[in-house]
Amino acid sequence: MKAAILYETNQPLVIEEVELDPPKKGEVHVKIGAAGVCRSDLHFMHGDAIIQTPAILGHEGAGTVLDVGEGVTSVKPGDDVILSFVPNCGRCPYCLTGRANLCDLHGATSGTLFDGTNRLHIGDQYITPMGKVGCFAQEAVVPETGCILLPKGFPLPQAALIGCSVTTGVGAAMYNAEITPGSTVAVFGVGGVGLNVIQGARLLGASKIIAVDIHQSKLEFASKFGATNTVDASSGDPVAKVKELTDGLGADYTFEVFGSSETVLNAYHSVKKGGQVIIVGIAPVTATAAIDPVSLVRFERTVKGCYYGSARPNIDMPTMVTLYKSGQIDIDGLITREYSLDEINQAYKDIDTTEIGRGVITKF
Ligand code: COD
Ligand code: ZN
Repeated sequence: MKAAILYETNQPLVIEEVELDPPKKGEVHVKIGAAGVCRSDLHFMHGDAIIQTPAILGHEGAGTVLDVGEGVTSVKPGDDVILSFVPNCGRCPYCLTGRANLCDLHGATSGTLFDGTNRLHIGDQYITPMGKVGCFAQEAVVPETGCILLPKGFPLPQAALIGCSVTTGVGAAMYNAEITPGSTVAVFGVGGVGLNVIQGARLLGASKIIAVDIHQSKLEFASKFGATNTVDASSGDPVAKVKELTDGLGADYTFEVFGSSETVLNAYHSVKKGGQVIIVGIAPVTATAAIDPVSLVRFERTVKGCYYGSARPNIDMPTMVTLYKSGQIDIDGLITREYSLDEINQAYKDIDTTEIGRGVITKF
């Protein structure tokens, strides 16, 4: 099968034929139908996040089950599924206490499937599937718990987005922050994930949702997803502007959805006394953010990390499916461009330039 391979950082992905071994016990063989163009993959391409190369990136995917390994009971050939990039073991302390997004076994086996081996190779050279998914490819073999069954006929591009940006963003608002009606919110970085924080905040009844970005086009787009105010961080101090828009207080909740020291600090300094700062973006591995501990204590601020929307993928992704079907969240409007797998390098050039919303690979 064909896949886009990362051999070296800061080099284009290479489209190549890859061998895919059949699924083993507890694994599922999936034909990829859609894969989202998310910034997290770009972090790996730039070396800002580390993955063992050669690797197949792509963690925001959906597809159709081709066949299943021994013991698989929750899906069967022909079923459509969302792929979760944090499949879970169900047995570690995190899984057992409802925090499957933090599964220990998934962390301990990053770079391989749960049994410590991979199904992807070119000859003797094994290839790492990002997040046990690797959906920048025609097919994948993934753990059963990484497959979330879809209702018949659910569109795969929309399903792919539920696999990352929707759940990460809406989940940050809903499951991590637990935004209360009437509160004020500021979102730093309104790309694919940030737009979903905005629509999550809208869904939960926030009275003011301030979108902060360095691109005017992204800010205009954010207004369509529920932002009530916009701040252009490329001119002037965004912290002062957020304060101005919140009667000098700062917002009740601020979200960092880009991944840099600068945006983390901006989110921190824009929060109200007693407020919450939710960090969704993962900054480059070498980054630090110096927070003044006095303000943390005296203003009783809370700084929280949020991974995968603090969601339990197998329970909360079906909720996202329901929210989409009932018209409470918009996913169609997020998808602004479709690409073929062969165009993947262009898709990633676009994410760094003018692209608004989300690009999705739909031809493999
Ligand atoms: N101030 C405000 N906004 C900024 C700034 C700045 N200084 N610099 C850039 N931005 C904006 C960009 O213009 C862009 O609109 C936005 O930030 C980022 O959007 P995208 O579409 O490029 O990125 P996303 O939304 O696809 O991904 C953002 C993440 C933060 C989720 C991602 O980059 C990340 O860090 N992921 C790791 C966290 C995680 O959970 N990963 C799992 C898979 S996503
Ligand atoms: Zn992602």
